[in-house]
Amino acid sequence: MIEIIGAEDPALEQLLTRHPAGREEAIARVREIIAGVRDGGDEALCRYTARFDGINLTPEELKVKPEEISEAKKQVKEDFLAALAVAVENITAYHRRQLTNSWMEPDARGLLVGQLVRPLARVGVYVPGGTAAYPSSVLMNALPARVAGVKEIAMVTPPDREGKINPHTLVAADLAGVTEIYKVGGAQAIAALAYGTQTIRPVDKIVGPGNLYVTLAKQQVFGLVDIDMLAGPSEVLVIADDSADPRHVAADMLSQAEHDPLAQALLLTPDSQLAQAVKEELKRQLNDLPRQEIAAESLASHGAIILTRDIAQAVDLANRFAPEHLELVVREPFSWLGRITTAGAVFLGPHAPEPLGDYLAGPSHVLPTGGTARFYSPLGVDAFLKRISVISCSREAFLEMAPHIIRLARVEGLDAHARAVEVRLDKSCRESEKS
Ligand code: HSO
Ligand code: ZN
Repeated sequence: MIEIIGAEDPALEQLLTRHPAGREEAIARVREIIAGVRDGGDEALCRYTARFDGINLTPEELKVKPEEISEAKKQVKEDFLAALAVAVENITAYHRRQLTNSWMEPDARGLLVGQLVRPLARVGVYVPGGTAAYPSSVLMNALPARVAGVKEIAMVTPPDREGKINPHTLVAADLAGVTEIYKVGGAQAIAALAYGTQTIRPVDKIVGPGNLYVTLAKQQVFGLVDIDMLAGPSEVLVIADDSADPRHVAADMLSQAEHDPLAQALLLTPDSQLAQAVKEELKRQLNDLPRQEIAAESLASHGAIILTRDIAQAVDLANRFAPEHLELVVREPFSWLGRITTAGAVFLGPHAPEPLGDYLAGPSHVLPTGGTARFYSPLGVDAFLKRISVISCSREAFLEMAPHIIRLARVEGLDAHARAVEVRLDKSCRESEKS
């Protein structure tokens, strides 16, 4: 069961540092699979799908047909569709606010600079299979791309043993504006999106979380295509004071722990009574949780309740940990916001449990894990936009800048650069331009 430890306990260091274990073997296997798909195309995709997903598909069966989507729509319930529609609306509205405009501005002398903002042309979205086939993740990955203006969104997801895809996932993909869906998963799907096969055209960027093989494959194709980030197990760090309801805190921790035995749920509190109450609540609530085994293992191996001196120390530790999700269940939570420097998403107050963000609030739930919130941001519209610099110049401004350009070029030993400026200063040249 989960332990209560002090903030000075040496075990804390262990909890706060997350280093992936030896991955050499998996890296080598992924390299082989990628080379296999690069060289073998569709035939290799079907071979790996038979081996890893236990289903023989022909290349023609890799792409989901419109009839399969119509069929899926009939299979899902009305209230699921209604909930999905609210999620689509909120996620779309949030991401519209992230859009940025192209701009161009001349200075007084006539040097004009600016930037064009353009969407990526074609992106790939990875959606895990099995019990982790979350329709919400389809929305959280595809809608920011849609809002950015990406025209082609290709989704890949492993089929089940009957060669089918979860109907909820299919319906979510359709609603989110996914333009193509392929029944292929694992490292082979990432390779197909990066290199292209006869059936799947290559994309510019691959987004979406997956298992270790998918993550390593994304890492290996990075450079040929862009990727969003390297996803690891999910985390929540709750900071709570005596105003928090222990039932709520325990429930929130379990909502993260049930994802994965490797998921991490931490509570930081200065209140030892709350710590004890949450510990008991966790035990009680685990009792009738369908995913009890997963959650219990997560809590036992990676969870902890940490007693801090005060809320300030808890916030400082949270910044060091860089959690994917940070909950502030304290009095006046907004007064601590200025002190937060590092987290994927912050949830403030007693009515903002993590699942509000997982499903409905609007921001994408694709967030940096494993401490990468130090340098990554949540998946957003900017992940699907690129900038193109714009430069133009009046003759007057050019003449003013010319000596500096020539000086810098000569220092670098690049005479052709200097001459490309000088040729424009040449008198005869100027005369001929005028006439
Ligand atoms: N908490 C997960 C996302 C998710 N939760 C999907 C439910 N479905 C990682 O942020
Ligand atoms: Zn979740």
